Amino acid sequence: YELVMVPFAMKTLYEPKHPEVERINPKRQVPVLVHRSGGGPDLELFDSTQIFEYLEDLAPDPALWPRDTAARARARQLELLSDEVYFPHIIRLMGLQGTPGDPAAVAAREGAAAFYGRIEGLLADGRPWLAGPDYSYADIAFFMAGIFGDRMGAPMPAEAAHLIAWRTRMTQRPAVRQVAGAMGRWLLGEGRPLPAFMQTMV
Ligand SMILES: N[C@@H](CCC(=O)N[C@@H](CS)C(=O)NCC(=O)O)C(=O)O
Repeated sequence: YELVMVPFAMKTLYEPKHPEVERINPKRQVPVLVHRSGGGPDLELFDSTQIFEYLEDLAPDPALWPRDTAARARARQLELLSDEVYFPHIIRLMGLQGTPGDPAAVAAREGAAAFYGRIEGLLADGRPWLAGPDYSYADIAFFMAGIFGDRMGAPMPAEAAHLIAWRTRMTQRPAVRQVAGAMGRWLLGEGRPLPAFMQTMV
């Protein structure tokens, strides 16, 4: 695949939008995926969840959603919670980096902390991955969102031992190292701080 980065700066956030993002996603957000086709029209998708669904259909082995129907529904719910419940707090913090004491920033950090508590509770039964015995898109979604959470001032608490151990397991996976490691090297190249847990990945 060819990875295309979009502009981002603390002052202007995601403006100006990349023209392909504007064109493909009416919500004007990344990520978008373009799957070029040999002859017919290209497939153009937006929203990480939609992209996960397509990738699973395209390459079902190894499965990245549980095969059992109920387990799969639970995994999808976790992925949704990560995107729609946890991540909006982090997006909120992106616009409040200069005013960390702002009540909205405090509330966003509290929201993120509550979510960390929820996931810590889930992992407390000894499961290695969020959805159970098998690694899934739920892990990918929350790990990637968590990188931004750490960078925006809402880190996972050190005392959440299961959560921290899960995150360490994530940083040891080759595919995670490839993608998140590249992000980490980019951050370092830009002179931006690197979350401590990413140090082993760069
Ligand atoms: N639910 C969406 C969320 C996408 C999202 O929040 N994208 C952010 C960056 S991580 C974005 O492009 N923000 C720019 C904006 O909203 O203007 C997904 O999972 O794809």
